[in-house]
Amino acid sequence: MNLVAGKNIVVMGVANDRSIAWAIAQSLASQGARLVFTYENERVEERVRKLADTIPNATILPCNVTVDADIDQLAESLREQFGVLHGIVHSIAFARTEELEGLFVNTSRDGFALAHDISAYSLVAVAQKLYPLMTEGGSIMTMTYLGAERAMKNYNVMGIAKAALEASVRYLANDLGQFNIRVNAISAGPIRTLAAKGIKDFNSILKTVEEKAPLRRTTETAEVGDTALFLMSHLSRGITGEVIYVDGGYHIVG
Ligand code: 0WD
Repeated sequence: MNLVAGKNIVVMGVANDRSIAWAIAQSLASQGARLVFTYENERVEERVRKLADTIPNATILPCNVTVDADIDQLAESLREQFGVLHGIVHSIAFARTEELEGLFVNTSRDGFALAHDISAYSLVAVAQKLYPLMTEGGSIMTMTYLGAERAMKNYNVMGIAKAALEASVRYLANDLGQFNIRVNAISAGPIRTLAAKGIKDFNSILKTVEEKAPLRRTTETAEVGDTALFLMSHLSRGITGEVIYVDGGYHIVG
């Protein structure tokens, strides 16, 4: 099957080959999508380029989501390269390491703002600038975590940012539905990636999931990738404003 053949999709948030965005890209590429990867800065450019080179027809473009001019430039480049855009994969988050441990009550004003800017507002900013390219309808997806709904140890300000992200998904879905553009989130179980390294005691979180999740194991990036493929494809055409759990069922028991 070629579930996303002929679809032009931008994938934001590949940092290395363990990134969730990379697994999503693998699933999309296996089903015929044409991909553009964005990278945050020169620090990761080479790494992202090497990965992109392994996928036929994939290209890369710079975009630091905290810089409006970068997002404008991305929109312009995508317009030139593709004309029409069908999908956006947003797999980006950041909070300072020192705010991902200890008490949430100690969160600083600028740490709070930074986490929200990169992890939540960036979805709005990117959707705002890119949805006009989705003239044939489209699908936008982002990545969230259970810490949006529950007070989870050490997740702290990132949980608040994910709650804002999930609410943004609903408001964006309501706005963009009239253009046949769907907006959804995947709530993944914990996965050992670069971003996860910032979270204190991550090993014990993984262990709890192995013990308690109905599937009795942790989540694999490829499982998230295949759900993202579903969300980018025609198969999910009736779904918008939704948070889909890919967590081995942990959220129903944890
Ligand atoms: O357990 C996990 N790993 C889970 C992750 C469980 C549930 C959700 N998620 C979410 C994360 O919160 C994030 O939204 O999935 C998304 C992807 O995270 P990941 O794949 O776990 O982590 P990683 O490989 O580090 O990718 C996140 C990337 C950044 O990596 P680094 O580590 O360099 O900060 O987000 C990108 C960057 O590539 N990023 C930015 N991109 C553009 N502009 C920016 C920025 N300003 N900041 C971070």
